[in-house]
Amino acid sequence: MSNESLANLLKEERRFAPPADLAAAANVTADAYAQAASDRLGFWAEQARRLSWAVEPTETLDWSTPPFAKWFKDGKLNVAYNCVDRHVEAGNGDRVAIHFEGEPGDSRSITYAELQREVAQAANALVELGVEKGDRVAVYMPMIPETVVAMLACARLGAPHSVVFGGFSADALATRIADADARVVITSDGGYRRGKPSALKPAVDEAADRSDQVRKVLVVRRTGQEVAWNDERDVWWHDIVGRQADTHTPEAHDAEHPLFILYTSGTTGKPKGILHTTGGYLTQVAYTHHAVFDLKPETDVFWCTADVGWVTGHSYIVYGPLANGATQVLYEGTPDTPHQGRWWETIAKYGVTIFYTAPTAIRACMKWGDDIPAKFDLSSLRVLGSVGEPINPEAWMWYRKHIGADAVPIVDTWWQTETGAIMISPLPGVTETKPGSAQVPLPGIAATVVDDDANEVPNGSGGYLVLTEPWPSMLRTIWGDDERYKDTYWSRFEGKYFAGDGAKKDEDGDIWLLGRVDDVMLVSGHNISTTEVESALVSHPKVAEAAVVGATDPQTTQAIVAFVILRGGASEDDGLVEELRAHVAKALGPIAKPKRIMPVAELPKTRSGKIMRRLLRDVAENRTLGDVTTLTDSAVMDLIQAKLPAAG
Ligand code: 6R9
Repeated sequence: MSNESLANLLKEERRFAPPADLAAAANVTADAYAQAASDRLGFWAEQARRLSWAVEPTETLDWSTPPFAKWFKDGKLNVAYNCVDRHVEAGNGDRVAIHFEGEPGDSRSITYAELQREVAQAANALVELGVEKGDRVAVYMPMIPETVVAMLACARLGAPHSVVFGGFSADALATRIADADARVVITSDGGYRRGKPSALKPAVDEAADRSDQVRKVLVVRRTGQEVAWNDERDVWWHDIVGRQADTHTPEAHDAEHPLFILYTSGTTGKPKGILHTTGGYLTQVAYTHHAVFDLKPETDVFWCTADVGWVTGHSYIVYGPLANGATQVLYEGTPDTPHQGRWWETIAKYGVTIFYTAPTAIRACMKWGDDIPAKFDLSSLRVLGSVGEPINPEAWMWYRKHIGADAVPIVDTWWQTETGAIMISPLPGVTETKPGSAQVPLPGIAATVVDDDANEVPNGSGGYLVLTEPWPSMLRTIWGDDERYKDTYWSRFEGKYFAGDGAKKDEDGDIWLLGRVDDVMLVSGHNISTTEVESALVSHPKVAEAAVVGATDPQTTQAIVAFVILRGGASEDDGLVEELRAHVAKALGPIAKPKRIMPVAELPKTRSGKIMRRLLRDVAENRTLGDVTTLTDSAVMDLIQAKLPAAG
């Protein structure tokens, strides 16, 4: 970012102090920053003591062969024991671990004692199917309790899971199975989405037929829909899991034993299998869940709306909350089935106190209207979280006002599949929050913003987000490709982890994320962030969502092209586009004024809710579309392209 344009951008002056009662009883107070700064490794060693170790670690970090870290390497522990059994042993077996809410309205509450028996049975079943420590297991499931049970059963055995998002195609599944060399796949007949059963098994059949390594497919019956059956390969979950003993002795695994592989969708090239290991990962997900959400396991009801096929589901549905003995909601379906108040109704039903979702969902709810959440009792909420993309100040304000009764603190949490756990976020009892900013690295985390030459930028300037010290839940490598791990993350700035995100520091030194650096636009010599132009557009009352790309332009290198979804009621008459261009120019300066603005009905998003700007750039530059396999709904692109001539 050039400083000149930065001075114009996002003059956000609203500030919100933490609620006094929350601050007074907060799990983590301001001292944590100072404590961690004076002894970072001592701080993490102390956090590791949140876990139950079979063998306590004596060495916190081995960084003798960077960028390959070993955390707590001489310690041993079992992740499933930490997430389930120890809570039962501590007398909390009757506490609900999971309130499952099926999309059709079926529900089931599972206590920690029940979860312990189910995980033991599933682990015994996997052993019967030949799964051994170290074997990889692919998981391709809907959002149902058996998915959590399956992941914990794998963790218990030390068999790394590779969860593949249930919306991905047979192709994507096959590539991931092959890359991880998974021998067993756990799936279901289907799951409920948008009011109807949506099949999963056919994709597994296709992927397994194409692979010569898949030996067994374990199938949960969820929807009861017809499935093709291969007697050699397929096994019903209820046949094999149900008849197992409901106890299983957990083995203590090395802290650096692989826990899971999770593929990042990656906009280009082969997907990267991000490898996470046992002790450091669990330490940081447990700590961050405790600190960032202020979780009180006896009284809170936590709800993270992510899918388990995304890292957020791994860290803040499965491992963080369960390691902390939390009670949480697990919801199977879409937020607008059977009506647009389903989430708010669910919050009221279970008395949810901590709610964690993505900006894309918040913007969808804004579009549906303020009157919808207003119909439900949301007074149980005390912390709201956001993750996945920069949250536009306007969406932040809406979230606070309409979901948080203008009082509940919002934590905007920056992190990645690669970081494993939250890295930059306000603390709800400490930080005075600013709409749109993730603000401060958590205690024990070293993050900053650097320029092209790796120099830290002064306050008020922008550049690249980097992490300057290793952290416990960092990825250990890219599965099977140490060189690609070094190249991708550690070669751009020597000795620093390059996250791939643009960021700026404001006058207080707080961090504002500006989107992926590939998405930064160069307009007449100025670097302009897509995020800031989008936020300016969304701050206009007629705009619900915006996606901005830079299209090649002979005069200005790149020209700003914006795609906008209008709010209900707003009409796309001739004056509106001009009005929006003027609005952006007023907010950010004339240089940021979009050359073209196209109202559209939907935007292309990945399954985790991120806008696929790459595809919009293809449209804006009149190219054939690139890979659309990670898109939620490929029909969206047809609609956008169909609009193109009229909008030009
Ligand atoms: C957890 C997750 C990682 C990328 C990341 C960044 C974007 C995530 C954000 C955010 C701004 C936040 N991102 N959280 N940007 N503010 N609070 O999303 O992991 O799917 O690997 O995506 O998402 O661009 O680099 P992942």
